[in-house]
Amino acid sequence: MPGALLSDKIPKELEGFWSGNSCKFSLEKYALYIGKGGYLYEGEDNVEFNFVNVSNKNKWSHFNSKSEFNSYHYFYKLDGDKLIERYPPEEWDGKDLSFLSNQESQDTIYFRCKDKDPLIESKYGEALSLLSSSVVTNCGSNSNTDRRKCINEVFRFLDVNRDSELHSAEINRGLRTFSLITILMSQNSGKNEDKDVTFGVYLATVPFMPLLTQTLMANIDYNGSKSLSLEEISQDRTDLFSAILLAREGVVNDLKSVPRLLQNLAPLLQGLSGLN
Ligand SMILES: [Ca+2]
Ligand SMILES: [Ca+2]
Repeated sequence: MPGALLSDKIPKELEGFWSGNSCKFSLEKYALYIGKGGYLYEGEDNVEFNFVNVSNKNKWSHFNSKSEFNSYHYFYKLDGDKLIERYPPEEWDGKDLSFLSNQESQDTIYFRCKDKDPLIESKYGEALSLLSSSVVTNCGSNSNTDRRKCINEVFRFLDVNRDSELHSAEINRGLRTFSLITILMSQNSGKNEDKDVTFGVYLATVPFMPLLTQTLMANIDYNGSKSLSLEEISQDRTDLFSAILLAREGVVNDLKSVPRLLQNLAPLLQGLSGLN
């Protein structure tokens, strides 16, 4: 693409919490959190969460995300303390950038907010903290990803109190995070789901997390410390999977969305256990 400067990082100055002038979601009804490697948007009816590829096009940052069913394109540019968001026209060919110079009327304007909105934070806090960590940028899907760096970042993200051991509460939080993200992303399947339904599915999985954690712990805590070290997690892939399957059979069988969640968790845990 001529003149396109490819990069894989979201520009630092776009990171943060954006909304309408008052920065109150209850008034504005829309809010956007841009983090490292992805974003979360909540509008009146929908919530959208995506990991994105970013490239620079004519001084706009092009956020691009492709899923099995959908592709997302957003263009962002700063205007002082405001953020301009522009979409390409319907049926965009992916090349013609003329809309960047003549489509002002359809822009969405965001104001920079000092703090995250408490309502958004209380619902999606875990997803936001993942986006502000370096997990996404260190665990990209390209084959050049440094596996050990990724695993260390995931462990760092999970290890909230930084004692190099994962305790139950930390594992619960980790599972909640991945559950939330999996559910948010699985709704990007084309059929527009109501955001309250999506959030409801997530809430329904939360009570199962401690049981899942217990099962994981019972199978992997080899030295009986009631916590998991990086070494224990990476020791025995088979045990880890049998633990997950056991948890799935025994605990979450009747919840429609949870097996899918666990299927998606498996590659992640496989990553964790594939240290050799
Ligand atoms: Ca810890
Ligand atoms: Ca242990």
